[in-house]
Amino acid sequence: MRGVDFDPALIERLRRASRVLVLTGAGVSAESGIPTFRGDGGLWREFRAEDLATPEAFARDPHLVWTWYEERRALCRAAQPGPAHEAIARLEQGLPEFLLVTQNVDGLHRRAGSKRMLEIHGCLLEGRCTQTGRTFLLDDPPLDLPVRSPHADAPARPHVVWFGEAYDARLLEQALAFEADVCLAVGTSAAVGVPASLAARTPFLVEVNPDETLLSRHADACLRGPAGALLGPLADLWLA
Ligand code: BV8
Repeated sequence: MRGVDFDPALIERLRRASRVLVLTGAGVSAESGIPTFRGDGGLWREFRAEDLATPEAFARDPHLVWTWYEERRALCRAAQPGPAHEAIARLEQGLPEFLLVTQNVDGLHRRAGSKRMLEIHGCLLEGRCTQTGRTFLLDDPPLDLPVRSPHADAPARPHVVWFGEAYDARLLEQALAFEADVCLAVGTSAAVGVPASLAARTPFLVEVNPDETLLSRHADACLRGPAGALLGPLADLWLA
């Protein structure tokens, strides 16, 4: 989208922000070729992602769940951060009070240079010991599946938060303590309650998404388009 036009009043409002929260979802990685959860790519073989990303699925068939995560990890390792990831890292560098909360587990924000970031759903580049809870970076593929822990004689699991599991209390406390006055909700359907509530409670909310979502009615501004096309020009004006 060449020469994107933003409402000057919106840019002015963003420049007056003192504490900026960015919440991202799978849509921010869609342009990097990572299928979104609920879009067309939300299926794997005959399974729905939400049915596999559960402790029950892992208990029932750890080999199947590890196979799914290893296929996704290969995709994430081969993918590149996109213009949206880069623009978010630039906003972090240019704004004094900034926090990125990502629902994504693909590691692309890390690779784009984001530092003040909470990976609230974990990261599939890491495993976690089921006995000690210690995490570890997964070796280069291929791995023997299901993965064993390097820290104890116990199985390992992907270091992600599954549906039906509680959040890491420390991460959640940090996210809640940030108390942003402006939030950008980028590429999320807001289907998952807790992260969506972080955006919905922010005094001034801007949604960046080609489609309407459960957050749209809370938004003060909706930028309807792909994050990869919008966030770079938005960051340019915001930080100018
Ligand atoms: C919790 C990691 C309480 C795994 C994920 C007990 C039992 C069962 C269920 C529950 C339970 N307790 C609570 C629940 C409810 C459940 C929930 O919210 N379910 C929903 C679906 C109804 N929540 C939980 O289980 C959570 N736990 O709440 O515990 C609690 C609370 C506080 C303290 C302690 C305990 C844990 C949920 C974690 C699930 N794990 N991921 C893995 O990835 O394998 S969530 C998963 O969905 C992904 O992380 C994904 O990011 C996330 C959210 O989806 P989105 O990111 O929004 O992706 P989606 O595909 O939906 O949308 C993409 C959007 O992008 C679309 O809007 C599209 O239009 C847009 N888009 C497309 N292209 C672009 C774009 N936007 C911009 N640019 C583009 N180019």
